[in-house]
Amino acid sequence: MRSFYILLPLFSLILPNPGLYCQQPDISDFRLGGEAVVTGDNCIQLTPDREWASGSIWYKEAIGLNAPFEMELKVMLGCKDGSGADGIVFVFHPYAQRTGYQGEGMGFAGLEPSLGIEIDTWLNEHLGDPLADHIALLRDGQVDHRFSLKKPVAIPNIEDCRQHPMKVSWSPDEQRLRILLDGKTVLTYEGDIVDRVFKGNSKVYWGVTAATGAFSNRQAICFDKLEFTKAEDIPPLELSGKKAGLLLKGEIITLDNLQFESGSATLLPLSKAELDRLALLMKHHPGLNLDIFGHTDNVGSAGANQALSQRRSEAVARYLMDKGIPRHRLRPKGFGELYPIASNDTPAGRLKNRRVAFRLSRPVP
Ligand SMILES: [Ca+2]
Ligand SMILES: [Ca+2]
Repeated sequence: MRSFYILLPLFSLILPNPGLYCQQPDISDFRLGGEAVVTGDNCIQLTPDREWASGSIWYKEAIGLNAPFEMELKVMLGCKDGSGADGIVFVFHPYAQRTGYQGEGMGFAGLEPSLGIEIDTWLNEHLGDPLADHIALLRDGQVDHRFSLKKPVAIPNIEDCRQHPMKVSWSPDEQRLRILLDGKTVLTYEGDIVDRVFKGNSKVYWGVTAATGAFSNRQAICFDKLEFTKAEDIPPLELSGKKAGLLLKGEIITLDNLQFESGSATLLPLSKAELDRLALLMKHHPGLNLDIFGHTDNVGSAGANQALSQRRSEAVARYLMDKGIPRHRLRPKGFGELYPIASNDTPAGRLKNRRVAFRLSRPVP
């Protein structure tokens, strides 16, 4: 059961979904750095309107990117359009409370590995900034847009003294990061962030950094809602017999206790706990697909064995789909009696041959 922590600017409330926790936003859940100051219940000024200022906030607990993340807030980038700078960055990073270079780096530059959603209000030509205020998806502390995961998207002037609603959401099932500003989707990114950016490590901290340089603006945020799963609440990943590690290395494995009713494709109840763990493993590695290979012994006709092995591999796929794994990630295939791993002359050997095997694979780009 995943635990979701939602911070709402309302009274504490219990939602009907068990395991869902809600609480009032508590600024003490963040560590403030640099010149960041709390200015209201849910509001933090990251920089004053002063040259060479910087500020950051970091959420104290690590979050798991293999669970959904959603944040709704308001951003204020100041009142000076022509001479305002530099911008703010929403940062995901495996180490807590580190802040990168100021000025054009906006407190993000130099942090590696990292993912950064920038709202940039100052044109730095050597970094490939467009003339307009813009949003881009940065990685590994690089503010030069040649290295951006998603190139800058121009937005209307945001240094207009107003609060702008913003929403950042990450769906690991869809592998989609979406950013809305003023109610409109301005940027989406589809890809395996955990694998591509964080090298398989889904446990990250997140924060917001901002900086000014030779030009400045008052830059602030107010949180409306935060929804995420603490990394520590995500159960450990293991299949019995330490097979998760083998599977992640690309080896073909069989699962203990994966059994069917005799001659049928109906899973025995004892199979389900292990398949539940397999589903969880797949959710943690959303960029990987699963081959499901059904095999039989040589009792009965080859044609019947082929059909049975196909039905069994499909039964496993259906079970995993019911647990939330998308169909396109599952590749059931029956091989019948073609590939025995033991002698079919003994009961023990035939038992070994009646099996479903699994292999994780990376999709071909
Ligand atoms: Ca502007
Ligand atoms: Ca800039």
